[in-house]
Amino acid sequence: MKKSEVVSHIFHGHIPKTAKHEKGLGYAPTNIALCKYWGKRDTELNLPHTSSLSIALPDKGSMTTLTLNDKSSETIILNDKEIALDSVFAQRTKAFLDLFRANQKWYLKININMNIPVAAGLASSASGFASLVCALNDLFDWKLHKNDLSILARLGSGSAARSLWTGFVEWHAGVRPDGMDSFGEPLAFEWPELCVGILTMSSDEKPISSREAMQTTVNSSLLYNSWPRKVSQDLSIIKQALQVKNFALLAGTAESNALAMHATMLSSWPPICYFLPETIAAMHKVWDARKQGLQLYFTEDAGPNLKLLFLKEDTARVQALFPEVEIIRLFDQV
Ligand code: 2P0
Repeated sequence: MKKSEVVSHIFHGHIPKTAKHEKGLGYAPTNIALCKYWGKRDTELNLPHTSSLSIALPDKGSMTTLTLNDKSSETIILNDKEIALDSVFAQRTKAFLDLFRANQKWYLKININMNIPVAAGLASSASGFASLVCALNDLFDWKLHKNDLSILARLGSGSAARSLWTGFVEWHAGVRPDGMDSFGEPLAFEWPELCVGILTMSSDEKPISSREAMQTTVNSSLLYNSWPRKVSQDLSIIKQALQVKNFALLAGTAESNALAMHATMLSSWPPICYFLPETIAAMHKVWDARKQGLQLYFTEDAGPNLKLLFLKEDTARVQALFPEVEIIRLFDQV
């Protein structure tokens, strides 16, 4: 099935043609998965093989402002700088807008402000596409339900399906070929004592995109067969840990899930290894600290940087161990 068919289904064949407001505004946070999305059952629609669960970083995200452009092409401004229309970023954005344009003749001025430390490997595409969808919803007054906005954001980038909400979010894999059951769901848990700290090992561009790495893993990793079972176990343990507020269970499961995801990559061919020597050294430091009684865990995405997980009461000890750590606010109360 094509993306355009999903869009047509959501709008019952009638995609609104006229902007209803002078401006469309949308903000979306980025998110960090505690139980990862790795591998697609449908590469066109970004449908995952498994469900996943994330925590939003409410202050780290994208604010998108849309106005109609008087030129017959898009103008894209990212953090106050105009982007070349032949860049990958612009091409992906334009291809996404084409889904809603069909043969209509509107063009947009897109102003995106991202306060995400790109160097730290936080998913900018997740908050970028989610904020773009919210801004379109506002500009054209679509009045869509958030589940539909989540489905539309997923068509831009899989993990964007989780960026429509703050707090903990589960993205249901769904089983339908059209993906109409594959969207995010906010989970009613708050955990003000929970902290995330970013450890940046490298700000170089990653050697392989997560999109390409996922495909290589699905196509060649012997271990990928066991990934769905691992995810299903981890998801239920994480939800149980959230229910009873068991930090060691939550963070330990998240760490194990991330390592299992990286194991599927290491067993791919050609092998995919996002670890740098500094990444491994930091992992050992975390494990040693844990042996000394500090409740410190990590997760790692498709890049060399670690995201530390710890409780607020241990902030000073974590900062003493890793003076370079950037601590990110998760809940209002923190
Ligand atoms: C996640 N990642 O759950 C996983 C863990 C990276 C590692 O979602 O191809 O940019 O756009 O659907 O969403 C990054 O992948 O990939 C990602 P596409 P996306 O956060």
